[in-house]
Amino acid sequence: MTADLFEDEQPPEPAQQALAPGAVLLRGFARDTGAIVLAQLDRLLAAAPLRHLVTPGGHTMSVAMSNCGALGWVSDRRGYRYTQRDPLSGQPWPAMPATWRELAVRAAAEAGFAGFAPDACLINQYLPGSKLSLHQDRDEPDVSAPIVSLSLGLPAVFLFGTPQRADRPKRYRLQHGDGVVWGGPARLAYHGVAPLADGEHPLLGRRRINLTFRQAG
Ligand code: MD6
Ligand code: FE
Repeated sequence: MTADLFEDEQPPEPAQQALAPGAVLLRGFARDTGAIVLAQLDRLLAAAPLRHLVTPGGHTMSVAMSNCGALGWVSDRRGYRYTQRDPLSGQPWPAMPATWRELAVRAAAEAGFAGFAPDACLINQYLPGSKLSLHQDRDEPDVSAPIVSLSLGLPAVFLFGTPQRADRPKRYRLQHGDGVVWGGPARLAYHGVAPLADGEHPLLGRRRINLTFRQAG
């Protein structure tokens, strides 16, 4: 009798999953706000288009990138760095929408990092086959601030290891609306994204958008 009352409920999902000390997966964190976030995306990408950056080693990345915020992350033959202007246009990067910043600050707080003040947001677009090799995010001067990542669109397999490159990373499926926050002892953990499987997402079609928020100044 009482069981009927609960028949329509979704199976319970742990809201938070610890990946490592200092690293938290926030399942469904932006499931309800994803559409609001995406409402800003086309405008930002019209001002600062997605582009395939070249690594210092001369490889063209399969992920297409852009930025918003006071600082943007770029790569070329000279290295990785943050810039105040989009090298394509010479213009400042578009401002970070308040809705994006607030979501990132809330994700950081939920993961135990109060006072996160992101000034850079990388916008990454993965198409089927796009991948990101294992790397550390270490171009930020102050690694006491965490990294906040928000996944939208097609699901991806996120690889998350430790600060030691030799440690084999674990694999986590990230879906539309999932957040990942890593800081503290996990701040310099190696991480990456396995080649994106093909699919169709109701809001984004055949792509995955990942936003990573950083304190880069
Ligand atoms: C992700 N992205 O797409 C994780 N890092 O889930 C990253 O770790 C990342 O996309 C540095 C630069 C671009 C990225
Ligand atoms: Fe990264």
